[in-house]
Amino acid sequence: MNTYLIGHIKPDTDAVVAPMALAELFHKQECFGYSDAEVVITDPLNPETGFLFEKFGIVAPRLVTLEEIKPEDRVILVDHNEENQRLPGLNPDQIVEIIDHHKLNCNLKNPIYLTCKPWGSSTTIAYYLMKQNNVVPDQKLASLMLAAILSDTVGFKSATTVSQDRELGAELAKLAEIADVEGFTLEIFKAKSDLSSLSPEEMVTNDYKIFEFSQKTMIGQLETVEQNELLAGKKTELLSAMATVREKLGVSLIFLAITDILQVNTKLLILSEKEQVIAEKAFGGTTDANILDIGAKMSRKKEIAPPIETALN
Ligand SMILES: [Mn+2]
Repeated sequence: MNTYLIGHIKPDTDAVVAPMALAELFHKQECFGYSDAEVVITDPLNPETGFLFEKFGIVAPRLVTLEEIKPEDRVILVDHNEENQRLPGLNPDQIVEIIDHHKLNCNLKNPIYLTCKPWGSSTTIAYYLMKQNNVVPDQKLASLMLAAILSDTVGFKSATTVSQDRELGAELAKLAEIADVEGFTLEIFKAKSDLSSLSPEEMVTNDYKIFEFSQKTMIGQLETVEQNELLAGKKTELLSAMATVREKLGVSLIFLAITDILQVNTKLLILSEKEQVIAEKAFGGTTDANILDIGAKMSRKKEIAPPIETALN
């Protein structure tokens, strides 16, 4: 029997690093009952996470397929809980534990362990659990953990950021021996913004979530330090990729949020009239040439998805 620690599909840095931190905890403290736990990923690392693993000389967790997970294996979901964020086809009866910071949406048959906190990253929760159990990450892991918190909280600027992210992040910076946290944040932002290797369709699906609102809605997000350049150079290609993706994913609405993480601003790319009506109802303002400026909103979870859900009702 194997125990897998798995982050969500299309993993971001938090979805890869929080399971690694938990694995360190479970390996050191046998009382959790998962001393054999293995971290796996369901999709390749994104450019930001790839950059970080290379920078710190750490080998990425291996990719797992559904077929490798045997019926007797146990699965711990990290940084997600909803079915549409899980490895497709994963048997929910094999989920034994969830550690997450997202809204809960799962109806499981068995009692499970559950640790959910409304904090800025799952890695913050993982470090909190490590501290509670006297496990100290080494310098490399601490560096990745700090990066995951900075990435998920957009350098502690996102609306999801709480004091625990800042305090535990500062402790991790010490363990990581990273004195210039702002400089490190900028480095991560630049890696996040490096979309040069992605096709327009990959850009639309690089970081997306599907929401089961009254109409099935996909919200993609591109975090960049070059919002205007991106919109000036790629808008037409992105719009046509959005049409393809809306069809492929079978969603009724699609939005692409282009978030400037330095300026703290999001512009929504509006594909057609039905999205325009909902977006303007949700955020106010007027769409201009397929772009709706929604101001200083950066968090899909807290500031973008909820108004769209309300507008749809
Ligand atoms: Mn996360």
